[in-house]
Amino acid sequence: MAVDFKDRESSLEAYRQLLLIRIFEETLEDLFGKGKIPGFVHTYIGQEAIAVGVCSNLRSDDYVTSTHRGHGHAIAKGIDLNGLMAEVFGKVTGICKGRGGSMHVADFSKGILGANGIVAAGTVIAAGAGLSIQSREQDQVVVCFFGDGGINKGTVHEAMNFCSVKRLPVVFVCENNQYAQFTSRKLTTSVSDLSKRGAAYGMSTASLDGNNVVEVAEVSKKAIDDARNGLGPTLVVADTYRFGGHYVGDPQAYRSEDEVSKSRTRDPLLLFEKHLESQGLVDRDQLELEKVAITELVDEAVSFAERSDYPEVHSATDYVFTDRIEGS
Ligand SMILES: Cc1ncc(C[n+]2csc(CCOP(=O)(O)OP(=O)(O)O)c2C)c(N)n1
Ligand SMILES: [Mg+2]
Repeated sequence: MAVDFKDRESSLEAYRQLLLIRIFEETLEDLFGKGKIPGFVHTYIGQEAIAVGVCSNLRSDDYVTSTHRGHGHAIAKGIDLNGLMAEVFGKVTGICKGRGGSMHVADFSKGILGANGIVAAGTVIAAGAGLSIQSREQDQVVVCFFGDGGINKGTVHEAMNFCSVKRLPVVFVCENNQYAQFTSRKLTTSVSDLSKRGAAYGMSTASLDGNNVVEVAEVSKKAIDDARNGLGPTLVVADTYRFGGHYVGDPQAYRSEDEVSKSRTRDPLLLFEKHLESQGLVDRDQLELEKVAITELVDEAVSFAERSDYPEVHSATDYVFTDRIEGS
């Protein structure tokens, strides 16, 4: 959905998306604490404006690749909410039949090529998808979300170089939340302006405030349009901050409470609420009504997941092997 930020209904739709991601993730924090979710959960709280702003420019047949922090990308690209929740629970009704869990959510029918537990592995998948689009002579686009930690991975450089050489329709969106797991970006990365990494591979670059959904949507639109029009890849660097720990339960000894509370003054949801109110598009009562409606949606998804069964033990090896392809 392209957002018209001057239009009430269109702006409200973007707000609903931000809210849906936020409430989904807060609910997961709570459920994880109660021991209802297996594995690890990495929340996207604080970064919602990036997925919502970027995906607002995508068509349903465009692709996204994602990360271990991927629920927001999947929601913004239109995943079925019940299927996502059930997947995180590891239930058979999950979008991947409970076999992927939080870190491996995928829905090819929506162009969601997969979250990924391997840091920045989505960059090479995006390069492959971009090559496929070019070979099929289609005008789809791939958006590749990855992190500031990921930008130091060798595969990222290979992917960026390959996409630039081939002028593939890939938009690299680096979510610079300032930390790679427990390490500050300042200790690991040779440049403070991460967009220089894209310039080194001869591609267009853009830097933006990742907490401002209007700015994210406007700036990423150009990158996506360029990719669609055959002008090749762009590296978009979106500055942001993750409000939660690296994973739910992270003691966060590597950063101060003061730093976290300062960052919360730039909460992307609050910034957008202020924008909506100051533009006279939506009043406070309406915002509160939206919160109630979205909370109900998430609660329904939780009960769907809780009512669902786990996969049968004897099905553990299903979908691992395929029939031999004739001629191979
Ligand atoms: C190849 C690989 N190396 C290390 C890890 C462990 N690990 C998981 S997340 C992470 C940090 C990733 O940082 P960033 O790319 O900035 O993403 P963020 O967690 O901030 O969203 C690391 C090192 C991993 N999963 N895969
Ligand atoms: Mg990071």
